[in-house]
Amino acid sequence: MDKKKIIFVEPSGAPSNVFAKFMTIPLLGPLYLATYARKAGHDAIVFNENIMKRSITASELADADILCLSCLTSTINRGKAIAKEYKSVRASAGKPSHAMVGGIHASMMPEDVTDDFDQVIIGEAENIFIDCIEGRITDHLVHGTPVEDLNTLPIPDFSTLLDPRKRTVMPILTSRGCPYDCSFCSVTEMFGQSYRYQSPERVMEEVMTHAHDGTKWIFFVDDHFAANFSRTDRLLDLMIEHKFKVPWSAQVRTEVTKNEAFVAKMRQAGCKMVYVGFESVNPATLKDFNKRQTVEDIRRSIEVFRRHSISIHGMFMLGSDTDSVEVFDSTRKFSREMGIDFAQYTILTPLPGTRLFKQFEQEGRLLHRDWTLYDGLHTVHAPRLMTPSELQNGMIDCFNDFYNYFNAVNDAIEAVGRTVSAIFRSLHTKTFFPSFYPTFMKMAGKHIVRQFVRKNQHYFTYLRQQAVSRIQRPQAEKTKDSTLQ
Ligand code: B12
Ligand code: SF4
Repeated sequence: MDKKKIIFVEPSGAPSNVFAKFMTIPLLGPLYLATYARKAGHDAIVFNENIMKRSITASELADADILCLSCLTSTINRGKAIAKEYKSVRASAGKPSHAMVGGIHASMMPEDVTDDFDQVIIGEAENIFIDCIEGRITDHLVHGTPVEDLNTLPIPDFSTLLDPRKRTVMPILTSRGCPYDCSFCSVTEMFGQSYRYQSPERVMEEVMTHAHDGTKWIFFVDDHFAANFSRTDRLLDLMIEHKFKVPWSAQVRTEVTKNEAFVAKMRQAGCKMVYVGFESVNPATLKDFNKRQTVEDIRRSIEVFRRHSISIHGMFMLGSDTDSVEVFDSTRKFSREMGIDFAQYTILTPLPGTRLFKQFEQEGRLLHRDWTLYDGLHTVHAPRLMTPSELQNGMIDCFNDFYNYFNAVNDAIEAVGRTVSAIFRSLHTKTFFPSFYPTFMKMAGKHIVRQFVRKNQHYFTYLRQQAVSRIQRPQAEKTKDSTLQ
């Protein structure tokens, strides 16, 4: 078998997505597949344009016998451009080319990419990837199969990733699939509703490889780290037994806080932050999303996490069919009053493959199909109870309200108080962890939002022209348009 040079690329987000500049967490798909390729004797390398903070060059692309693009919806346009450049540079050198694409966008909408790539992989690819690169599977469209036993996955080899900096935040994935079925989410379409997970022992093996390699933070990127309670509970026990010292964060749902002893154990095992999909403070929207959580659940979860000194990154989604402009005020007020540490406001986005996408497409409510703007930061659909422009402004107003100097000063004062009490507590618990990070983020966030507004003026003008579309109520236009003037 010939040794092949395989180049993976995770393309950058669009320049309009200023948040992408700060993205240092790679998608794990390319890393798993590059690990398999190396184990099979090939030369594999992963270029991540966000991490490199530059575009991959034509001379780097020229080397690849096989080019593998891994794309989200918001990065597929850049992915297509890279494939085109690769083919052209290989043709100029008189060499054959083979451009492959995989990842969530290609899996949900293969018809959108078939003309741009030689091979399109749908779904999970571990079971078919080596056959594809070694030429045993040559179909244009290839269906991968779910990995049944995740314990068989190798530990991703991060030396495949071209990273100019020392990697300090390490993503780890311990499960696939999600037992829930939220209308806006593509996870279940991609990975299924049955929750597959690694054994606590297998996870611990991976975690311990980062005990002394300079990793400063671990991020469990599972969609729901604790969907199987007893498995995660056992994992926490193991982390405590191993006296694992690296702090970590994870994505969880609010219901983990129904078991306060579990939350206390998370903290004891080193959890410093949770990412929680609060989604909405509007009960009708939670229902519309089929989120299976109430506003009361959200409140309780914040109180419990705070009680156990776990920072909260709360994620909200604005612009459902049951949201009117009032939702912006209530979301701002809620974020402020509940004292969450970090807030992420996104605009409801019809992602290909979701029920939401099908519904909006059928109702003629997709404003366009410029996938680059399907990044949760741009309004791409006609909302029911407000104008597209109001939705865009409302999201920016929420960010501005949360990330400002006044809140930063308040946070700093609180952090001093927390630090003093943590010093006392740490005398007994040895879990001292002072943090002025939220203060820093409130200041940095303000600048990032300002940059976002500056970079997107064109698009905001376009949205204003969409003003009252199809199903809008006329008085919606009267609402103030403060942010984008
Ligand atoms: C970690 C994560 C993040 C991280 C890092 C993301 C990054 N580098 O882009 C953070 C928190 C920063 C983030 C941000 C965002 N994210 Co995110 N994120 C994830 C998450 C939870 C895990 C990703 C992962 O590692 N998966 C595990 C690996 C194994 O899966 P995989 O990468 O898809 O790879 C497999 C297959 O796809 C395939 N494959 C993949 N690539 C290739 C390439 C080839 C050639 C082949 C053959 C096969 C193949 O094989 C792999 C192995 O089976 C996923 C959900 C999920 N479960 O995947 C959401 C997810 C990818 N995110 C999503 C979204 C929407 C976003 C944001 C837009 C959210 C926002 N509003 O800010 C941003 C955009 C980021 C950007 N790049 O611009 C959506 C994407 C949907 C879509 N259609 O685009 C997902 C699917 C979640 C969802 N709710 O639906 N995210
Ligand atoms: S949003 Fe979270 S809980 Fe809902 S289906 Fe997606 S991964 Fe599961």
